[in-house]
Amino acid sequence: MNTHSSQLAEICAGLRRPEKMISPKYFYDERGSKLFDAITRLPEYYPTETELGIMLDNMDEIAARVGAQASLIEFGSGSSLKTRALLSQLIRLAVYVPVDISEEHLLESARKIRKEFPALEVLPVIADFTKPFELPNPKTMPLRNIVYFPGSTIGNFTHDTSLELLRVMYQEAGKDGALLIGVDLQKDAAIIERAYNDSAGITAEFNLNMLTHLNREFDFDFDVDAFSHSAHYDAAAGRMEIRLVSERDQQFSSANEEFQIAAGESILTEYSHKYTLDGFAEMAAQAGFDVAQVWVDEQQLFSVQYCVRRD
Ligand code: AVJ
Repeated sequence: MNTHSSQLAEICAGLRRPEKMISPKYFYDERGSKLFDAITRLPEYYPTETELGIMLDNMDEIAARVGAQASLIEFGSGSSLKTRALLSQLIRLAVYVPVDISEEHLLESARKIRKEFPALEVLPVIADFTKPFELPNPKTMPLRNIVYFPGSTIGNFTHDTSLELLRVMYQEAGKDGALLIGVDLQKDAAIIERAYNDSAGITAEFNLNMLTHLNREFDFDFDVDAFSHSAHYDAAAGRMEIRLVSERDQQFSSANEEFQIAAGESILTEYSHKYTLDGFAEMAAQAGFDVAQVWVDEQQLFSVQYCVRRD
């Protein structure tokens, strides 16, 4: 089965569930990626700016933890300000390995990184990082592998799938390896909800764009105007739940399948889990990592954590 038809099968399976859902990975077509960039610059969206601030304020300690001649393996295609700050401050980095399933996005950001860091070996890997993948062979032998996973992207995964992902990271880090990860923290619900209900309506556009994307790439016929954005924080579950709510009874279809959705019924498009420091440490421990150091901002909105393989 080719990727496109297996993706369509996956989308349809999600839409057949009692609670309809579509994976957040379908946010990121070209327009979706641009809208996400716009989100990271919104005054209400605290994670990006806060994480960058934590990195910049603590770069010497982070670089000391990573040590010299490491291999930096980024889960995701990188080229963000955070990645570039890290690449410029780490000591004699052996190689930078960005890993992403989207070839176009990956090679484009690898090109940017090579231009900015001409002396650095950049070896992009096209892979689905939720499953084990093979690491490339750099010219300089790395002394240790550091898996880098910024942005609290871990928040998109449920507890079970987070554990699986952390176990892949454990494997890719190898002996003496470590994980440097950005983790958003539990806090006052109003602050979190505001970050996903911005006054400019960019997050709503980002959410609705998923349907436009599915209409174009998978031949759906969603009436995008008949859905609205919803984002609520479930404090007990410690997560944002982002949905598209149908404004009326309607149908939509793709290929040879038709779906009904009632007025007020919704499609779940994203979870964004928030952690306590203890909660994250416990999950990391289950995957074989000890949290060696945690850096947070003054308001304790966000954390950057250095987790070492327990072996
Ligand atoms: C990229 C998954 C970290 O959960 O905050 C931002 C995505 N969704 N606004 C997040 C997102 C709506 C973001 N992550």
